[in-house]
Amino acid sequence: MTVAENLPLTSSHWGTYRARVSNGRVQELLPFEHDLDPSPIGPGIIDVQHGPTRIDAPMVRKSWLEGGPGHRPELRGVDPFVAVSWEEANKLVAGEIDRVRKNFGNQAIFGGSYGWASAGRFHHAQSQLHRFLNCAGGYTKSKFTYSFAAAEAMVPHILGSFREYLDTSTSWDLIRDHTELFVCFGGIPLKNGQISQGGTGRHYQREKLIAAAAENIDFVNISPIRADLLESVGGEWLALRPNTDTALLLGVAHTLHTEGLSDPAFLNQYTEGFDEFLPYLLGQSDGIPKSAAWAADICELNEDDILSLARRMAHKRTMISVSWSLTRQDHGEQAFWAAITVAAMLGQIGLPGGGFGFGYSAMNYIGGDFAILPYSALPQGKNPVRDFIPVARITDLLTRAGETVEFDGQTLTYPEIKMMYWAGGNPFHHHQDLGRLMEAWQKPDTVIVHEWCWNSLAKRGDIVLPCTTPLERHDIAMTPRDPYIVSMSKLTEPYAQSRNDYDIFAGIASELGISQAFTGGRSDAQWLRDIYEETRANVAHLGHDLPEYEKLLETGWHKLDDPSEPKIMLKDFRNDPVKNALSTPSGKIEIFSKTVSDFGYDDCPGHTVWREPYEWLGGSDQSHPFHLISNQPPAKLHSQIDHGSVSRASKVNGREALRIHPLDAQTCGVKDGDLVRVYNNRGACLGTVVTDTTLRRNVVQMSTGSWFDPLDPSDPYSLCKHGNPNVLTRDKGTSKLGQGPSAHTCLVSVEPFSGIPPKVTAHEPPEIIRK
Ligand SMILES: Nc1nc2c(c(=O)[nH]1)N[C@H]1C(S)=C(S)[C@@H](COP(=O)(O)OP(=O)(O)OC[C@H]3O[C@@H](n4cnc5c(=O)[nH]c(N)nc54)[C@H](O)[C@@H]3O)O[C@H]1N2
Ligand SMILES: Nc1nc2c(c(=O)[nH]1)N[C@H]1C(S)=C(S)[C@@H](COP(=O)(O)OP(=O)(O)OC[C@H]3O[C@@H](n4cnc5c(=O)[nH]c(N)nc54)[C@H](O)[C@@H]3O)O[C@H]1N2
Ligand SMILES: [Mo]
Repeated sequence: MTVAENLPLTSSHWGTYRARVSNGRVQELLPFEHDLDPSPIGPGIIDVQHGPTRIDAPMVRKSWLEGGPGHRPELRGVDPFVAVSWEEANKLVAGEIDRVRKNFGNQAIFGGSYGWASAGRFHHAQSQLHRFLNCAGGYTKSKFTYSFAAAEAMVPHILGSFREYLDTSTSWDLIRDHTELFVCFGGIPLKNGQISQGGTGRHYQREKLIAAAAENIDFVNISPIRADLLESVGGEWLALRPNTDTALLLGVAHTLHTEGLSDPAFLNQYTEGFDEFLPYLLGQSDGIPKSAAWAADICELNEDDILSLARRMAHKRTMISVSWSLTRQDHGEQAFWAAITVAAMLGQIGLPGGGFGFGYSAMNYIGGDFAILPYSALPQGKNPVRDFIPVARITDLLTRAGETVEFDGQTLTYPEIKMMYWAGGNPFHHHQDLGRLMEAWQKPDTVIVHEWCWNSLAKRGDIVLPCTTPLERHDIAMTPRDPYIVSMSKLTEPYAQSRNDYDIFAGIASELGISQAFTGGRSDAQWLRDIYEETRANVAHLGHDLPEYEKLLETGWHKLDDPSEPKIMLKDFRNDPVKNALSTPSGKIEIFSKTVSDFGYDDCPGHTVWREPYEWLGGSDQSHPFHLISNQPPAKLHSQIDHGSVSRASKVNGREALRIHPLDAQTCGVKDGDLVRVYNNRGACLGTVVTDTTLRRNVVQMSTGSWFDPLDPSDPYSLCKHGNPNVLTRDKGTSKLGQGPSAHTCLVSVEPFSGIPPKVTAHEPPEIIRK
């Protein structure tokens, strides 16, 4: 054992680290010795765990404190905060919850609080919040995720489930051994494989991809960005127009059918409704055959490349990977449906190395070997409130009380929201059209936030309660999607007056008289032990021996055995489609879904279709000539630790990079290092030019995650000085079916910024009044 292996462990969504601690501070975070491809993200927290961006005491917006609920300046985010005691803060929050529920009902509290929070089974902010609000009478919640809401609604209609097929994606090892052609829409972005929700023990996407590439697999990277596939893997790059993947897949389907390359026996035995889809594919229903030539025109690719791709897919063992980004765009339901349709026509679903997969390397766990085990968690209790929103309809919820929204066959009514409670998510990171959100954000009487740092959300709360980081509490990283269980040590004392979310809620619960209901009479240490021991008992029945709790604390980690067999998605269904029928109405893969068709949605009919996105490079309105890809940031998770050293080092001159093809940069009259204004009709932000030949022409790229930093905080549509692309994206649901976010559909203009560059203030705390 090396010296480092005696150091205490901590874990995060981006990896497990050993910590060198002295003088009450974490001095160094070293990669866990079992992680052969550690993420550089981890140590970024060290220089901001203490210091001015940390929230050091409970804070109340001055206007709210003085005038009560509903009192604020023009816009939240303008006036100063007043530091108060925990006692006072607990009373204010409890009193406000009580006022709202008595006068308006519990549905007037929005507690969806979407977001990633931190790793750790017990101190998971949303779990804590939801349990707490359920004890207080319930709340309006949200359904699905920003990651792939369109697929969460759509894929169950096609395959009977969506999540199940993320967990059973065909193992990388079988791809290595059997796949001949790997067609990846959106590439295999290793930057994203750094992450896995709930904790990552060992990163394997890079090593698995390289091992597969060594086996002479032909890769076809279908993406506006060549760098979405590791350069050394080689292969072909089809730089299609963004958002046209469905058209390309239809062109492939048309070629397979008309050239007699599809597998009618598979379609017949395992799928439903191909005959309803065919007239559309052939153009009999609308006069437009979805031929390779037709697709080439939409995607701006060569017809021959599409024909050749289709033929190769039919003649080789082919894996089709569709990136999750394809769902976060207008009509984001369609590309996954089209990919499943093409895979069904190829007839290789359920064979080793063939078929389809959802987003290889979207996260570390895709294509991994792990057993999904019944891990225990903090019980949530029951929510008596039935109201909910599709997750990305938050702005509509605030602005359209009493109006209805169509969603996956239901008609929902937006309740009137008086209070919002956020813990573990950042809507000023994740939501689209931040100007529109800023306006809507003023509607509720009160916004309560638990945060550890003064980020874009905390600055826009009314009552801001300081929470700990995972470095300041004991927890266990334990997720069914990673074989490593890690005892996360409490490395330092909580910063200043910060408290664990659990303790914060326990304090408020006590004011509300629901202390026993919330805590169950247990301390956090007891909960943690109980959750672990319950898990240990559950998995013992399934033949897995976990160490006793004390033993785990001592050794620090445990790795579950690999499952005996690598996974092949839908293998059992292929082997016996009657016994292992899917949970769709037909029991088969639904190429046509009567359920979806019967919803009667104009924007989502009963089989996959190409529909023009609301704005795209092939559209009639080209007043903004660039398609903006605001994808996941390589140097952080979303907005987390944007102020830390690793994320700061990724910025160029202190702002987010705007990547652009050198020839496009020339057209705009800008060069590397120049400050540019990126804008459209919804908003504008600054960025620093980085020219990049791996981009398709007319595509620009700006990672998400730089904290929203308006030049004029009292103007909702103010220029963002820092480079947050969500001031540019549109806030529109993918369709009536999924109502998912459509951030990846966005056109912008780019121009040089003239004048004195405004100072970035995103990482500065607000003005604070100390009594
Ligand atoms: N333009 C554009 N927008 C996007 C996307 C895109 O591709 N393009 N992607 C979308 C996707 S896929 C997602 S998942 C979302 C992500 O959106 P979010 O998950 O909301 O983003 P995070 O920055 O991870 O927010 C988590 C917050 O929790 C806080 N936190 C961490 N630990 C704790 C804790 O212990 N307690 C409490 N109380 N708080 C804690 C962090 O400080 C942070 O503010 O963004 C979406 N937005
Ligand atoms: N480092 C890091 N990793 C992360 C995250 C993070 O914040 N940071 N977030 C995690 C989360 S919550 C999620 S949901 C996953 C998301 O995983 P993805 O959805 O895969 O993430 P993105 O980076 O948005 O998109 C991947 C690539 O798709 C390409 N793309 C965009 N639009 C199109 C299109 O129309 N057609 C095609 N063919 N390609 C397109 C872009 O070039 C982009 O690089 O990532 C996870 N991993
Ligand atoms: Mo996500």
